[in-house]
Formats: sequence, C-alpha cells, structure tokens
Amino acid sequence: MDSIFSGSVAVIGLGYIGLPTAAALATRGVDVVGVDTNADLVKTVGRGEAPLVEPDLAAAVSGAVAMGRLTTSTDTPSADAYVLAVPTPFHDDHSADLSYVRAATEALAPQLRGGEVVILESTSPPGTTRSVSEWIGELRPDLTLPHASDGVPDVFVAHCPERVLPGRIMIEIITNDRVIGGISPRCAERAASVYRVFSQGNLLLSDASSAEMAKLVENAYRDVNIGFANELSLICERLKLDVWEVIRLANHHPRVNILTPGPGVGGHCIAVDPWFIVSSAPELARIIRTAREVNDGKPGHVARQVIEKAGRFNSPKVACLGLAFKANVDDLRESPAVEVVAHIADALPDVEILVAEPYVDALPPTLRDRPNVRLARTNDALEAADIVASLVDHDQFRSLNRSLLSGKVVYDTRGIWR
Ligand code: SAJ
Repeated sequence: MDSIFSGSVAVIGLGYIGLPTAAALATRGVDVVGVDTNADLVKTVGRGEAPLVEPDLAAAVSGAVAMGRLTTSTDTPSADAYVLAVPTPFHDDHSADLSYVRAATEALAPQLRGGEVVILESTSPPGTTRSVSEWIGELRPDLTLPHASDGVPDVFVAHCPERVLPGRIMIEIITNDRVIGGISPRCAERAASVYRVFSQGNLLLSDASSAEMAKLVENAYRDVNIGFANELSLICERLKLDVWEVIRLANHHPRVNILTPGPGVGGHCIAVDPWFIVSSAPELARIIRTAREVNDGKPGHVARQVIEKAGRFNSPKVACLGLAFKANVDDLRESPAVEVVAHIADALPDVEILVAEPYVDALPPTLRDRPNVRLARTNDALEAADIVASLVDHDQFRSLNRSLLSGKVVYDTRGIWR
C-alpha cells in the first residue's frame, strides 16, 4: 500500500510554485510553514492574501490560513519535509545560478534531526539534487545522506520538478502527473508520499538526474516548437504571406500541430531552462540553442517593424497592447512585450507610447522612468494611436470592438485580429 505523508512541511520560497504547493498541502490538513526571505511577502501571505493573480489561489491561501494550517516565516523551521521552490536563474554565460538553492539548503541543514525528506522542486540542471545531498552532508557530518550510503539514510533527498502552467496552476498542481526522482529509490518513494497528499496524477518514480533532465527537456521541446512557429512568421513576413493562414492550413494534416508565433517567448521557464541543456552539452545542443536564439530575436524584430511603420508619420503615437509574458496573466517576468516597448521607446524618444495592460496598475521598473511611455486604458490608447501593436493575446484584446482599429496601422504579433 502506497504511504501518504503525515507530518509538517516547510515550503521554502513563496513564489508561483511554492505558494500554490503550500496551499495545496495545507488545505488538505497538513501543517505547512511557508518560508521566504521577503518579509513583506511573508506578512501578506500570513494574512491569508495571495500576492499574485492566479485563478483559485486566493481562496486556497485564505482558506489554509483561516484553518490555521498555513503559517509563514522568514526563518526556516524544523519540519518533517522540506520543499524547495526557489528561483534558479542563469548567469551571463547561461549556466545555472544555484545560489538560492544553496542558501535554502544551508538554512534547513541545521534544523535536521533525522528522518526528514528534502525535495527540490526548482528547475535545475542534472546533478543539482545530488549537490543538495552533498551540501547537507558537508554541513551535517553527523547525518548519513543518500548519495553516500546504500542503506537507509538519515535524510531522504529527491527532485520533483513542477510542471504547472501559469493561469491553470491550481488545477494542474492537482491533476498533472509528477516525475519524482530520488537520489535512491527509497528517497523517491518518501518524496512520493508527500505528493500523494494532494496529487491525483500518476507519480512517476525515477532517479534524480533523469527527473532533472526530463523537466528541462519538456520546456526545451516547447521552446523548439515555438521557435519553429516564430521562424515561420519571419519567413512568411518576408514572402508577404499570412503565417496564420499557412499554419491553419498545415495543421489540418493529421500529424502536424504547429504552435502559435508571437513577439517572443517569456516567463521564467521556457526562456531559461533550455539554456541549462545548452550549457551542459554546448557542441551537441544545436537545435535547442538555435530555437532560443530565434525566440530571443523576436522582440527586436517586432520593435524594428513598429519603428519602421512609425517612420511614415510626422509625429505618430504608438499603442502597445499587453505587457504580460502571455495571455490572461499578470506576470511580466522575462516578458517579450516589455522588451518590445523598451526597444521602441529607446529608438523613438520623441514618440509617445501608450501601453495598455489591464492586469497591472503600474509600469514595470524597466519602463517606469522612460518619459515617452505611459500606461493607459485600452480604449484611450487605441483612440489616440496611429499605430497599434498587439503584444499579448489577452481575451480582452482578442474581443475588442474592431472598429476601434479602423484607420490605424496595425501590427498584430499574436494574430488575434485576423
Ligand atoms: N508562446 C508562444 N506560442 C505558443 C505558445 C506559447 O509564443 O504557441 C509563448 C507565450 O506567449 C509565452 C511563452 O511562450 O511567452 C511560454 O508560455 P507557455 O504557456 O508555453 O508556458 P509557461 O512558461 O507559462 O509554462 C511552461 C509550461 N511548460 C510546458 O508547457 C512544456 C509549464 O507546464 C511548466 O510548468 C512551466 O513552463 C515551468 O514552470 O517550467
């Protein structure tokens, strides 16, 4: 009989993954302490508020706090399980920056008494989970860690990458299958017991490095396919073809499913994770690297098209619709739309750029200090503009009254108004 974890959990990192995970565990009766270095965030969540827009998250967090199951702290407490959901950004050379994982490990190591399971959820290059085990071993020579023992270790260490899609996190966190890679099979099984508390998906037990690589591969697969669509959009633009029509026709083939071109690839996952594969095997990861380059080149291309169109006017106004990294979310991380607006603003300092983004009430830091960029309501931006660029496929933009676009030069990077 598969065991289900009972005990306390410390979730380290209250971001897009840590907070939903903490809420999912706590609403099922587990005592959870959410830990974060950001004291304001700790207070906000401690009051039962969710600091980000994600369907059903606010209700889960307020319910968990009201039930007394979810508390928060800036210090790592002693717990029976630790779930690490901290950022793993990349360095300038695209290798992974594991400093947050290391800091979280150093904070939990002194709390260990033996019998705990430490689960790394952060997306990480192959070998990172083993490093976590090694780091704990160095900090706690009194404990037996699984990388150094074939027997039952004092602490179990595993990797369970998150795979939830922003916008559907609270559904997918329950329904997705989970890959759980242990430093040893015992570690995988112990970690699985934690996910059995709330997961309805299949729990796929494996080794830690395969789990790490599988996660990177999933996002690289998507990046390569979006890169293919984005490359097609460049080719079709050159050939004066409508890429959306070409894709629509091609996708009627039973074994073709081309994704959707756009202004680039954003978010903290797909634009980052493939680089961890590239930096692990630079000479071999050729398609993966090229897809990254195609996708990273797209915001500059979009900006150049808008700048070129602006050159046809004396004193044009430009409306940019959307800043989020994708539709119907408030997340501006690594957003190509923000990059497009910044490029245009730099190139056209005398042109007023009206940015409509219904999901935020202030411009992000990279745009805030630019005198020619202003946040505006969608209708006001459209009314004032000579040139309109769609950068995000929010439902609100998709369904806007097309008469608002008449007489404008429109550059529709998401194909929402065709
Ligand atoms: N995009 C396109 N065209 C498409 C699909 C997406 O341009 O056809 C763009 C989006 O606009 C966005 C970016 O790609 O800028 C990424 O969006 P996404 O919806 O494809 O993915 P994310 O980053 O929100 O979430 C991904 C998911 N991974 C996969 O689908 C393989 C999610 O399941 C992961 O959990 C998440 O990364 C993560 O955290 O790694």
